[in-house]
Amino acid sequence: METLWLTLGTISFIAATVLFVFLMTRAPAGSRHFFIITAVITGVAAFFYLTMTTGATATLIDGERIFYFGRYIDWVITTPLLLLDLALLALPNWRRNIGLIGGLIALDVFMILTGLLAGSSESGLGRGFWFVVSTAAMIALLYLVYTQLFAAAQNQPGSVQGVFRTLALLTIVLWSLYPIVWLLGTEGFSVASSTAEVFLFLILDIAAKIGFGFLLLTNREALSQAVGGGGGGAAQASRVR
Ligand code: RET
Repeated sequence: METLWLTLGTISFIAATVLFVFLMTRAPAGSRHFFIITAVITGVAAFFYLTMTTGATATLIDGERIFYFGRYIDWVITTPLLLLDLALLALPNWRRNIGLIGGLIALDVFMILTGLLAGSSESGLGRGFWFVVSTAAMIALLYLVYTQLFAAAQNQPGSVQGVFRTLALLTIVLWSLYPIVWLLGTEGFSVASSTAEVFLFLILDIAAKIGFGFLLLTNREALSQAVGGGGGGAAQASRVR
């Protein structure tokens, strides 16, 4: 069953990448970067789902638990790109807010790497410790998104604000579910079987990458305005503190 879900993941992410590249050929002027970033996100996910399907990025820990470390390589590449999509929607003038964007990405990479330590630890104590550290980083990260990026998005035209709010809330809710699935699964309390865990992560990955990308890339009005079409000079010159 696990192989079935992982294969389904590979196929879904390949299909989404093809769709996003196709949509790129019709990208509103100046918004191509959103299409490139989002297609890279699903492309990287497709590749790592394939490696998990074939077992290349799976290993046995403690001789009993299958640990798919490919997930973490996928996440450490794709979650910063998801944040970049969100940040570029809220802050078209990214050069002025490079500190905020860099801070979000640094916290995110820290969250995934400490998550990897949690998942790969053999001792329960090690897993618990790194889980708490990683979750603290996630709470700080999502708090920054909710405060700083939401504040910045208020300077954006209405359609951009609307898409930003939807995507940011989707991100906050979906990302918070990852540590819950982790706790239920084989790394945590083993309430869910390995197959159920693979399935739940697949649903979350599809929603957080394909659902997110689809909502972003099909919103042509917001995309054309997010690149400075309707924002107005003063709003775009503003800097978030
Ligand atoms: C782990 C376990 C340790 C504690 C925390 C986690 C959070 C993971 C997150 C992953 C997000 C992945 C996404 C993938 C893209 O589709 C590593 C599960 C906090 C938030 C959005």
